[in-house]
Amino acid sequence: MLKEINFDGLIGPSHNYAGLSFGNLASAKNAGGTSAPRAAALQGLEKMRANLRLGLPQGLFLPQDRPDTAWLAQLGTTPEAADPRILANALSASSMWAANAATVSPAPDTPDGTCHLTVANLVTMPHRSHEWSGTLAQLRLAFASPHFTIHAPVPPPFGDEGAANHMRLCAHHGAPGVEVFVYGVAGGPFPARQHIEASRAVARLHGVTRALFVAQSEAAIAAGAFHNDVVAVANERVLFAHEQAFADKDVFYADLRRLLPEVEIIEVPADRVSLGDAIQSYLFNAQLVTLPDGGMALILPTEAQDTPRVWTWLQELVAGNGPIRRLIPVDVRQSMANGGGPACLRLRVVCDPAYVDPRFLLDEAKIDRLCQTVTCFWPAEIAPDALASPALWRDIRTARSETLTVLDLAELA
Ligand code: SUG
Repeated sequence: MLKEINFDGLIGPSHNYAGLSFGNLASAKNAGGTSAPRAAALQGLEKMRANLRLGLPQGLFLPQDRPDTAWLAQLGTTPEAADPRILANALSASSMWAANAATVSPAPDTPDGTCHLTVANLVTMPHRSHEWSGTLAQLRLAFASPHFTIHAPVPPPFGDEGAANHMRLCAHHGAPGVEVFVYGVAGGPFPARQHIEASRAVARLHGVTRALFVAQSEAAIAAGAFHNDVVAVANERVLFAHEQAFADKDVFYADLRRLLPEVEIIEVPADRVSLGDAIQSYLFNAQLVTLPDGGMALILPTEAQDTPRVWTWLQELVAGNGPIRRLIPVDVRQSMANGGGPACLRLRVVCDPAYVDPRFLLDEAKIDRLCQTVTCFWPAEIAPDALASPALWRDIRTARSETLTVLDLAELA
């Protein structure tokens, strides 16, 4: 039986605020602040627990080995010798944002009947450009069954940021879908991180025939929508998007209605919620999920509740007779301060859970064990000047290796 499984990135012990992500307003605003990796990881784990309790299957990806000495060696340096900016890039915990791990085309959309995953190259941002090899190693283990096909990254210079720029619409998860590949052309002062050449390559590699290629609006990128999932989210037959998310929404919506007549488009008008409010509150960076009773819920950051115009609009939405029936705020403030909301923290894979390596699937007992590990081994705080400390690097490595032991995943060491 095909199900949607959310694989969340466990927030790593090196989580910090180095301000590495140009065009991501939260990352810039909080640059130089002191992070709280332990609280961050516990917030993420409590989100996973809450989703399990809603009756949703839940998976996990692990933090990567940091500092990334192999990447530093490719640059001819070491953690001890690297200049502080390069060292911060080598220490980033950015693989927590699993929506950027890969693009996923579930089996009903592909000609060979396997679920295809292409690991994202993330070449636009230096701190993310070295994630893909660690991610690929995990995908190869988690999805080792012949029901999956795993692809290496699209080659540079074509930027690919994975599922954050990909939406799948379908009658229900197990039915054939229309896959929407969203790319950027221009973004005012900010880079467009998803390139159309990469999107087209992924669609070809996966054999997706019912694919649409849709440009992000320049206004959205310029306002801080460095990924499409900051201004739009889809689930089954519902597309929930800001009025200014796309460059040419009329053509996009018409194409979508032609390919999937039952689609329901819920658009948030700019005169009710500005792009600025949408990006600051991360209203669209919600997990739009189908609950076991068939209704849909939005799992939102608490910041959406704290933004009055956004919360008012959302309450009107659920009071109406539409498909979205519930609003569920979750506290992921530590990740939010780096521009990562509930939807950034997860990669959706539609497949039969029996085909997934069970070490990557969670139940509450495993979440309890992970909470204990985090509480014992994750640093309570990282101040900016601590990034250069060999003692911190040791603590970060110990925390990760304890986690590998708890999950019986020593082969990822
Ligand atoms: O790539 N932030 C991430 C946030 C990713 C959010 N993902 C999605 N929208 N799906 C990024 O910009 C900040 C790291 C720093 O500044 O230290 C960062 O990488």
